[in-house]
Amino acid sequence: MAKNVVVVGTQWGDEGKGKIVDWLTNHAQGVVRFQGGHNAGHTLVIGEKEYKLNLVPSGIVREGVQCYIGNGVVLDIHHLLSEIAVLEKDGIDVRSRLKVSPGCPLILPYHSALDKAREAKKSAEDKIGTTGKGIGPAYADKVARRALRVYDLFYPERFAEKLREVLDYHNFVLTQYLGAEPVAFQPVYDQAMKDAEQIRPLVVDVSAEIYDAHKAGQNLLFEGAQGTLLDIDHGTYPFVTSSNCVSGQAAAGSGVGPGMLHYVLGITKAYCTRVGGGPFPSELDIETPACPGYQMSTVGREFGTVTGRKRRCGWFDAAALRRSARINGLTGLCITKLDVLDGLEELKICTGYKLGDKVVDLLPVGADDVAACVPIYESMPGWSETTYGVKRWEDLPAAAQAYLNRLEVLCEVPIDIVSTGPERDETILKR
Ligand code: 2SA
Ligand code: MG
Repeated sequence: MAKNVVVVGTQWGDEGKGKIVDWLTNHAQGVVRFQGGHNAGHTLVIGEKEYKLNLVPSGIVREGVQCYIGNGVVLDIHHLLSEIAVLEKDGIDVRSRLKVSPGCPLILPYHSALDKAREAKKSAEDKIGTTGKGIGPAYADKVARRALRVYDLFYPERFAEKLREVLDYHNFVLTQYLGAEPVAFQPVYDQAMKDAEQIRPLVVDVSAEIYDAHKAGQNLLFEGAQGTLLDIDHGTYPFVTSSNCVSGQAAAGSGVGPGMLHYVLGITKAYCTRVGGGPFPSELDIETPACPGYQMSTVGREFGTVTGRKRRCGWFDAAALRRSARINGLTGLCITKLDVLDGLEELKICTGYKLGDKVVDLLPVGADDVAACVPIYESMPGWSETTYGVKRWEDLPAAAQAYLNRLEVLCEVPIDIVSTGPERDETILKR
């Protein structure tokens, strides 16, 4: 019986999903992206080589693995083509293994223009800190039923007509409301038509293909992007991305039934990071060398893969994780970047918050309430040994084992995997 696994980020993204998806792909024949767009940055280290992927599923670096971009992804085909070109330069065969759903809404140049102009108009405290890739405006078009989709690319006349209409509308917003430059029709149309011809051979009914693959006994991996706390519905709204990042989206965003999803793995960093605006209760100072946040930032090399921005860092937040575990229906946890904490004398875990005169043990729903949370910490001793590259649970320092055992209890989910370095074999399978 085929076993399909959903991999999701349980925090604010950048938990190290790419490495784990690649590692799990040893046992899978297909990898499916089901939400987000080229705002995602998945880094894979294989031997000497580092791959940075935005849209192409992480399964691509394993020979013979099929990769699918499901309907839930907002697709900048121009970016996808340049990503394919880079991979092909590295000798990776992409075109025969990548399939794209005709249902993907397109990201076109006016989406990033709108994204950037909206952010520029916001006050410092209201800025979401988007990646500027046009993700929000593209999803807004989808929900408003005016999006151009991959499917539309192959009907040039209708494409032109719809594009004119949608550009009229967006150019009005850009110029009259946002004080930005309008986007011209012709270059957008010409580029889209040029890219369409290149993408055409990859476009197939992804929903039907993965159903057949499953029926044929193949194991599928559903690769999430961003993280649960950035989910459009369940995250710290409005400081979120514009897609559902939770495990349930694996079904809707690829066109399979939830009964086809058998195991949900929550990728979880041993501490917390967040890039962009929005509340972060356990946030630490990352600028002062003596502070633990500085170690997380520097040793963890916490910079955005897409934008190069410095990521904010903080202690592990078990109260946030508990909410994440429930929403995703997590089967197991994979803890990543444990080695970043090596050498810290004391580790803190946020177990709940003081919110006004109440004590709560679950991340509250509204961003204002999250911002008002005062974390309650539990302290644990750190370890001086290195955990980098450790491959067996027994070889972890006792204090590291105790820290992980405590996380497991607080999060109410078993830890199945611990990642101790970026390479494939720097991984502990616990169960
Ligand atoms: P957007 O561009 O509309 O999705 O931005 C909205 C919020 O979502 C956050 N976001 C991310 N957070 C972590 N990692 C992401 N990918 C890149 C990475 C980010 C980068 O892997 O490092 O390079 O800066 C990602 N994508 C979106 C974003 O910061 C906003 O808070
Ligand atoms: Mg990332």
